[in-house]
Amino acid sequence: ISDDTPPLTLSERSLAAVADFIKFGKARRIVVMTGAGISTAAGIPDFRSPETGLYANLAALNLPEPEAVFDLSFFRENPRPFYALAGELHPGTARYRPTVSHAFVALLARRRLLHMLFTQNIDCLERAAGIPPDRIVEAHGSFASQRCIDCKRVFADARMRECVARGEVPRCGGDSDHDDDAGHGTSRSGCGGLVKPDIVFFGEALPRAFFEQMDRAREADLILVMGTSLQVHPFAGLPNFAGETVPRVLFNLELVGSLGTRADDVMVLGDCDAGVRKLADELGWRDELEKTWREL
Ligand code: CNA
Repeated sequence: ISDDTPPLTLSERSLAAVADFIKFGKARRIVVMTGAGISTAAGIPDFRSPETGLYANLAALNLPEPEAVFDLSFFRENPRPFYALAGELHPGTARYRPTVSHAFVALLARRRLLHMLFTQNIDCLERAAGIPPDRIVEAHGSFASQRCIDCKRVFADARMRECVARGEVPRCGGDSDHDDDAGHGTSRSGCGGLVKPDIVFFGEALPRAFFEQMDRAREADLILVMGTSLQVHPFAGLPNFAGETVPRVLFNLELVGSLGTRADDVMVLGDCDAGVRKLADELGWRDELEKTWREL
């Protein structure tokens, strides 16, 4: 398919045509799929961009390979590199602000056009942007909760924040470490196991919510893919769930996945904040977008 192939659904393969599609009420179930690229403008490096990526920065931690930071068996042996990263990213200690791209998704939700946001990010900036939790699937988990990797008991958020702020590695302790049943029944002592945020490590299953909500992608009448290399499966397959005639828009620095192979794919290559600002201009939503973002 080349850019000259006539689209089936849009009037042309352009952002202006996508804006018309939304304005004329043809997109009522927009599904957004995001990755680390929507948070780089907040100051959080992505994984794979050469030099600025997180994996490049992890060199200082003397890991066997950068991916080891998210490897469960390595974590059991040495949780410190992961907790060095947690100190940077944990919402209890981190001070990152949502980006214009996050604000745009929040705006879609406010206008009741957001069917579902599937994010691979673990930084919780979607929640910080005010996107309703029932419209967010954190496909790779997040720092929002944590549990013992051995006995699986949920560990209290407040204790987690304390540990991360002090640079300590949290371990499953007595009832004061858990708010599930503290003060009820007989007190239990913890098993001493390592505590890990509910982030999906390599080889771990994705959260149940991903599989429960996957069909929302099939129901979409417009797909927006933003800031992801689409290299991690099964997430990477989501844009292909959309019906053949459903327009798909890519806001990314580079071409990724199968985006660009269908007649109604619109490629907006470059910085995603700049891309969504252009779309907001076409929609006449630019002032509202900037206001939403400023107030976050
Ligand atoms: P990735 O593989 O690092 O890819 C990022 C993509 O975004 C690349 O294609 C970049 O070209 C593109 N990109 C970077 N900056 C911008 C920008 N300003 N505008 C547009 N595009 C940009 O990251 P993925 O999310 O695709 O990979 C999945 C991993 C990364 C998930 O498991 C995440 O948990 C993990 N991750 C998350 C965060 C976070 O939570 N913010 C940070 C780093 C990695």
